Order: sequence, then C-alpha cells, then structure tokens
Amino acid sequence: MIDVRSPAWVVSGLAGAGAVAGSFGLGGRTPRFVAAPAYGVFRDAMPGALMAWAIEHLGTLAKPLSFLPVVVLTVLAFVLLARAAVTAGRTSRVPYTGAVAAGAFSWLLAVVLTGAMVASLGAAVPPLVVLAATERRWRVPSDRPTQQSRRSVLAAVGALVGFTGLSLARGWTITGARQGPLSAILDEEAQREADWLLALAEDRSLDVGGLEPLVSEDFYKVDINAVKPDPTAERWSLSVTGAVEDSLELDYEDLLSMPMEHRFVTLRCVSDNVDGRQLDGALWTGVPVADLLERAGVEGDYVMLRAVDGYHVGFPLSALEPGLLAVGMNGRILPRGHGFPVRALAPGHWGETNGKWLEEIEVLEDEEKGYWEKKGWHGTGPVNTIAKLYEENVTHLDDGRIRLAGHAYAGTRGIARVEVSVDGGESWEEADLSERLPGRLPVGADLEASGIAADAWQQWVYHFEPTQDEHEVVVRATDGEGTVQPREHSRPFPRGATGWVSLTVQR
Ligand SMILES: Nc1nc2c(c(=O)[nH]1)N[C@H]1C(S)=C(S)[C@@H](COP(=O)(O)O)O[C@H]1N2
Ligand SMILES: [Mo]
Repeated sequence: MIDVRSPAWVVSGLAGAGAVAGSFGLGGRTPRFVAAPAYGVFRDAMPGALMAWAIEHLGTLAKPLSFLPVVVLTVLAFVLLARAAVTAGRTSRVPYTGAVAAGAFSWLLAVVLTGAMVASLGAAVPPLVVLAATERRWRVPSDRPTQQSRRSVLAAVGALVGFTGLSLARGWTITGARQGPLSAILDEEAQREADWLLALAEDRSLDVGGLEPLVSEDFYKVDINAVKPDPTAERWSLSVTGAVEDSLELDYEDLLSMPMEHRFVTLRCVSDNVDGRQLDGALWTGVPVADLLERAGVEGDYVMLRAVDGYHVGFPLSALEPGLLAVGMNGRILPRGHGFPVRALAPGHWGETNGKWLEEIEVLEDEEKGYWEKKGWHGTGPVNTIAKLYEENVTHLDDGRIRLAGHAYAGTRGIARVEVSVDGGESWEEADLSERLPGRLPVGADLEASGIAADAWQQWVYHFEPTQDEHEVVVRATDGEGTVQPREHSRPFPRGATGWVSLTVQR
C-alpha cells in the first residue's frame, strides 16, 4: 500500500503542486501553462451528449468546472514524476540526484505538453528546490511518518500555499493579449474610417439606458479551449489548400497588404437559449474571402476551416465566399480572445462557422463534418430569427408607462419588424426599430455609401400603459423574407433554439 504520509509522498506531493503552480506563474493564462494543453485531451475524450448537456445547463460555468479535474490530474502527473525522482535519488550515491531528476523530468513533461522551453522552467524549478531542500528527510528509505516530519510538513505546506498565491497573482497578469489600434497594422485612413463607423453605430443605437448599443460593450466568447490560443503574428500563416488550382500560403504581412473592408457583423452561438446572451454585434475590418479564393482558383463546393486550437468546421463554400477574414475588431487589432491574428466571418451563419485563430482554408469536393457536427450539432447553417428581451430592459417610467427594449437578429435576411404582445400573445403591436447599419464598406471608399445590407442586429423599443397588475409580455420578430419567428420552443441542441421570448411584467 502507498502511505501518502510517508516522507517520499509528502515531498512528491509538494513538488508536483509546486510544479503546476510555478508553471502558471510563468505561463499564465496562455497555452504555456501546462494544464492548458492537457485540457484538450480531456475535452476531446468527453462524450458529445455530456458536452451538449453541460453547454446548455451550466453555461459559462461548464468551462471552469471541467478545467478543475484537468488541473488536478496534471498535478498528479507531476507528483508521480517527483516520486520517481525520489526513487532515483535513493538509489544514487551522488547527492542531489533526486532533485536534479525531479527538475529535469518536470521540465521535459512541461515541454512535451506546451512546447515552451523557457516557460517550462516554471514547472521545473519548484520540484528541484523542494527535493533539494528536503533531501535529508527522504534520502533514507523510511516510509514511516514521524512526529518531527509532521511539524515540518506543516511549514512546507505553508510555503507551498504562499508560493502558489504568488504564482497565481503573477500568472493572472500574463494574458498574452496583443492590443492596439487598427492604425498599428493598417494605415491611418483605415483607422479614421473605423472610428467614423463606430460613431455612426453609436448614433444609430437607440437612446435607451441600459440597453447594449449596436456595437457590444462586452462581446460574448465561445470556444473549445479552457485557455485561449496565443499564436504570434510572426510565426502564423494562413494557407488555402485542397481542391484548388494553386495552393496559397500567406503570412500576416501578406494578408495585411490585401484590399480591406469594414463590416458590421453580429454573431450568435447555436447553443444560445432564446433568453441567452450569446448574441453580440461588432465592427470588423479584414480581407474579403472571395479575393483569396479567386487567387487560389477553387474546384470544390465545400470547405473545412482549421484553426490553431485544433478546432475545425466544415460547410458549403457558398456560405464562406461572401465572408470576411477579419484582422480588426471595433477599430482595434483583433483581440486574442476573438481569434488573433485572423478569424473568419461567414455572413448570417451560426457562430460556429466563424473560425477564430484561423490557419487553413481547405476546399473540399464533398462535405465533411467539423468538430461540433461530429458531436451531433447541426450548427453550420443560417441563423434562426430571434427577438430578445432581457429582464433589465423592462423599465418603469416616471409617467406610468412601461418601456420594453431589446435586440433582434435574422442574419442576412434582416429584420422586417418586431412585434410585442402584452396579453400573452393574443394581440400584437409593432415596436420601433433602430436604423439598419450599413453593410460592406471598402477601406478608402466613399463613406457616404450605405453598401449592401449588413449581417447585423437591430434594436427595438416599445412603450405601453399597464392596465392590470401583471402583463404577460411576448416578443417576436419577422425576418426580411416575411417569415415570422416560430412560436414553438425547442432547445439549442442540435440546430439552435426556437420560440418566442416571454416575461411576466408587474405594474
Ligand atoms: N478556433 C476556434 N474558432 C471558433 C470556435 C472555437 O472553439 N475555436 N468556436 C466557434 C463558436 S461555437 C462560436 S459561437 C464563435 C464565437 O466567437 P466569439 O468567441 O468571438 O464570440 O467562434 C467560433 N469559432
Ligand atoms: Mo457557437
């Protein structure tokens, strides 16, 4: 039996926990932290049904809850390595063999997991120090706990807690985010245009306090990673491969030298509930996909986008062709969390198709399933029509009226109208809509032009006089093709939630 209170195991435990804490201290919230790549292995082994359940029911908690056991398992792996180092130290007559072995084993494991030579020192130094400092205690193979070792164990645990605290504080500040204005990668003109468009969006946003403006202040994030990828622009490249006349490979500079466009685009995740919050709008700047596809000469009808994080999504090429390869968001360099250096934007399609950290566009002759479709989702098609109403956008005005406000989105079909019922769906009245945002605007072109219709949401607002203590408020949108948002409720899995949003509003 293993007695975990034996000096060898106590020391190994401290060394293993120290290794993971130290790795976070140097790697921080980047893939250079040892538990980050370990998460991928765990995630891909998870059954699709369990994942769909967690996504629908745990929401943003699903990620931290599934990351925790991975961190524990990672600590365990480093504990076992340290324990092996103890054995090596005991059989060697050379002093500090165990400590050096613990450091070396831990560094190697960290490098294998993360590929980062320097940051992996964060995982190597704590085991080395712990084994070196306690050599006197575990060198002699006595696996019985003693009174004295218990007191020093307390001191050692205290030291570990302190070290972990410091590492957490330091690691938390390492976000790898590269931020900066658009003008740092494009010219001043592109920056001026973006700023002008952002001002336009502010102008067209309804003057309703508490309602998210047309350019979201806090854009939702959804991806398969516990820790987001952190590719560097210098080493990154984008290739167009598969059924093409000429495969292409472009680096960041190549892409930045192509003609650019600004676009207002809204994204919604297929896992968004009717009353969920995975719906947001932004201004994006990038290269039209069609320009790249034309250069490559496509010979297939499908596409597979592949990204740095192993994410891949397959869908008809026709959905990507009118799309954008975004390098900028809201007048800034595309943030790491949204796919730096480049992400795809497929107009009017579920969030899934908008690959972040994109590195390959593979043209296919036959359709192939991507990451989520293999797990049973059908989230590569056009979005469902939705009108949102959140609790906090129900306002009792001083004049006795109640103001309701929200957003509506139907992808490239656009919103024709939003209707509100205050009697549970018996009678309907039309809400006021914010003015539509312009579509594509080529960099350097005349900004007066309104361009084609944007794949962007609109805001709605409606006022009513309460006539009873309680009103059952229902909202529904009609898209630009005249189709009314269906009433029947369905869950997000597998092809997106349907149904009208309703709220009970007190007088
Ligand atoms: N590389 C990569 N791209 C990805 C994902 C991912 O996990 N990895 N998730 C997709 C999903 S499901 C959605 S809804 C959108 C969300 O984009 P956002 O995080 O910028 O809001 O990104 C898509 N692109
Ligand atoms: Mo999504």
